[in-house]
Amino acid sequence: MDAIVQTRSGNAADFFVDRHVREGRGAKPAFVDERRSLSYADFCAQSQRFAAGLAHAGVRREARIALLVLDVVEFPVCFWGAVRAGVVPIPINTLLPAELTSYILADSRAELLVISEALLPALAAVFPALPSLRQVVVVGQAEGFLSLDEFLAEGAAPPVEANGAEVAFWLYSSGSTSAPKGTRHLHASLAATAETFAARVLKIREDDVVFSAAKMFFAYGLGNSMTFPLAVGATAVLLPHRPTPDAVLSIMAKHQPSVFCGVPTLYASLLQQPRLGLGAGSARLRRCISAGEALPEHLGLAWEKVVGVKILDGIGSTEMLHIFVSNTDEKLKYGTSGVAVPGYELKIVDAAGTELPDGEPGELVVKGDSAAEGYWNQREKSRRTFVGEWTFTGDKYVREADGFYRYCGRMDDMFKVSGIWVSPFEVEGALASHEAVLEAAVVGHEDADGLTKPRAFVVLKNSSAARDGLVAELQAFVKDKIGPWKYPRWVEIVEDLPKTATGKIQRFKLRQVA
Ligand code: 3UK
Repeated sequence: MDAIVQTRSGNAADFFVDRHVREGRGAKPAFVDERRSLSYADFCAQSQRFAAGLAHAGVRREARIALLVLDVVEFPVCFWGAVRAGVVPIPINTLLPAELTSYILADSRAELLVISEALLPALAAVFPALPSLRQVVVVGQAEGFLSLDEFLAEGAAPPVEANGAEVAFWLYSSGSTSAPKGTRHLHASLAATAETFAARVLKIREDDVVFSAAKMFFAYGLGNSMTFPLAVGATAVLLPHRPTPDAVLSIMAKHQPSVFCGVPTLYASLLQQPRLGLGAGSARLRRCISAGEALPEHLGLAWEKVVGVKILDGIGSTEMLHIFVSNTDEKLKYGTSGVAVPGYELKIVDAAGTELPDGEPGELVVKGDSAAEGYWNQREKSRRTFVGEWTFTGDKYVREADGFYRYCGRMDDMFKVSGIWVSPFEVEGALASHEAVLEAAVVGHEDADGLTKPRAFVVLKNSSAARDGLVAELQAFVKDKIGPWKYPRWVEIVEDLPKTATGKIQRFKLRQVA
């Protein structure tokens, strides 16, 4: 891993892009999507041409550009083309409603937007209201807009000099309760995630083929599909569409990835597919990871049985860029987030910031080199989250006696029943392990006496199944599994749950329903 250690200084593009051509990997595919495969040499050359295009367009160092680009080979070309020029790319969630996207474009004062053809119609109307936005470049073709092919200019310059501590790119936090916040990450942060999670947990190798169902606009997907393969000269397979079970299984069969990165709901729906089998269709599959929300124990066990590969669950965040607590090959306990990833330190603290002993739930705080520098133009929120070397996660965790960290919910989703803390997450996990249940969400709800009790919203695997007696059966099931006071006093069967574009349950909306 010596090579990775050398990257903490300088422009990240030298290590992640140009180095591969110097080291003789030019002909190897770096990225493969539905339409084409981009070799390391072509990737490097095109990122140089994108940087030259930015210079032609008058986009200067430290200016921001926004990327609203599906997962196709042009995404890394634009991202790294900007980074090499010292221009700051901001990948934006392509699933957001136009209103939030235009908020992000305005908040960041992006000067240029690169947008996938398919996303243009929904957004074109907001451009005139964005005074900082000078140019729109389309991946594909659209009447009246410059295409990316036309934008790329002649040029093969090396990356500009940059300090490792300099801002390289931003990501907007998913903001399930407040407006998204521009989270500023440094050149050195990318290598920091590669040296820790990728090297020590994923154990990524040059011969790996990585497929991440999570998209690159999301910090999880950005690391999986870009940072990690590029740290070792591996190959990433990209899927521009929604990762339906069918789409995922056909990629598995066609490209035979060795590493698969998913989120719990996707693992759950893949497990519903009768054709799911060994390696999920890939003879090379050696590693599966999960993040974004906690992976219920029963899913990990079921997947291991059918697919023959463990799922390593780990928690990451936009603020920390990637995963900092994870299960590993050697230390795995389903139902927990695992242990500190080497390179990160953890504490569980109470409201006063005092460290708590094992067994007592509190807020998880983390220290590590991949932490963001802060939020853009949000002084109060930055100060609350980034406190000296420590980052406050807003997540409630308990460290168990064997050292594993168990997720208990967001700090603000917890509630007390009969004076005892109830983690909605624990009740949801119990419900989801019932054979009729696809997923569940739990919130605190006041009964006739004004006392808070759990209320559940449940999505069934088979929505037309007979429901007689099901509610009582689910209540008994939960009582039996996790304790009598935790069972949901109310159970609503619903078609789906309100979620953020990144798939996190919006419990605050359910509290409003309640
Ligand atoms: C929750 C988890 C339990 C947790 C992310 C991997 O999810 C990512 O980033 P976001 O900023 O959300 C962060 C929040 O999501 N969470 C994430 N993973 C888990 N909760 N178990 C998990 N395994 O509330 C956290 O604070 O969207 C995930 C890598 C990079 C990421 N940005």
